[in-house]
Amino acid sequence: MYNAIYEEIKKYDTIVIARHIGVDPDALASQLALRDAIRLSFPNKKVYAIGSGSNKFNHIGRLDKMEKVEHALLIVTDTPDKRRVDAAIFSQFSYMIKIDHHPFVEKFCDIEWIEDEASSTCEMIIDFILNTPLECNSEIAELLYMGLVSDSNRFLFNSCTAKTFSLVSSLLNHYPFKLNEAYQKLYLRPLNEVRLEGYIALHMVVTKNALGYVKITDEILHEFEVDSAAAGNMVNNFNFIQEVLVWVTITEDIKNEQIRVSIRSRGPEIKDVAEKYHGGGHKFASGVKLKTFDEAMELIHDLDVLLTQYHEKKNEEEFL
Ligand SMILES: [Mn+2]
Repeated sequence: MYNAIYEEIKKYDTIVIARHIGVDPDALASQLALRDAIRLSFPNKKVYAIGSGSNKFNHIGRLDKMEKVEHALLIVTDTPDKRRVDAAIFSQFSYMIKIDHHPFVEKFCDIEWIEDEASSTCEMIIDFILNTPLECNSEIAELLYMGLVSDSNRFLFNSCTAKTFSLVSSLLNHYPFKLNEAYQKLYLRPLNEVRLEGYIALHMVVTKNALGYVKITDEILHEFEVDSAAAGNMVNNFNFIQEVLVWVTITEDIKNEQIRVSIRSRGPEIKDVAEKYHGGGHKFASGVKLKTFDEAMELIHDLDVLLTQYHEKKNEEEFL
């Protein structure tokens, strides 16, 4: 797989790297790191990383303006389905490659390298760089580390394996960088976000089935001066609450006329419920976009039912 992809990279003079809408650090860092590694290895190639950015992630790196391209290669990172690819116009490309760690949704590229056991797309890019002649440096390594750390929530998830640590170890060995600087770029945040987190903790409703959820209206976002994407991302900070097995943030996004729902679980798999509402993601971490709070409450009801079944099954297992 590494060689097949490397050969295509070698072949094309123009390469565009895209990833999913609703940018996150793994998506962004995987495309920027791949771009910079290709630029470093092949200074004459034109390489662009495209898609809409977010001020929040300016510390990670900057994207390129989309240019009109011809006979170009498109590499899509961190995205399982075509409709969620940000900004790429597929008809402009002669060849397409997908590099992704989400569960398979659909085939839309000529080469698809999918490892749904990998912690992050950045982990796959580290693997790729270490196993091909592609060049790297400490800045690129730091980017990749940031994406991996972010998607694994600082190595908290089971998706972190011996392979993850061994790749990180080689990366640090070959291209050393300062960990604390990487963490600052990822985690330094304004006080108002921390205050909104306090609001979420205070207002989270917890059902008797251990479902926690909180509604964050546009009014609240204004009060705390936080945007809806930042609020949605806070969901990851509510892991390890004794009384909560599945937790959900329901955030109003007036600008895009939608309700963003972020679901996390350390109990049952929640991806099927997310898919029922045309969302998706991972088994224990999914997202959905809805139109109304009422729809969101239907989803909450479904998750609560899912938890009832989960507890029943657990009880039966204990009884046996
Ligand atoms: Mn990812």
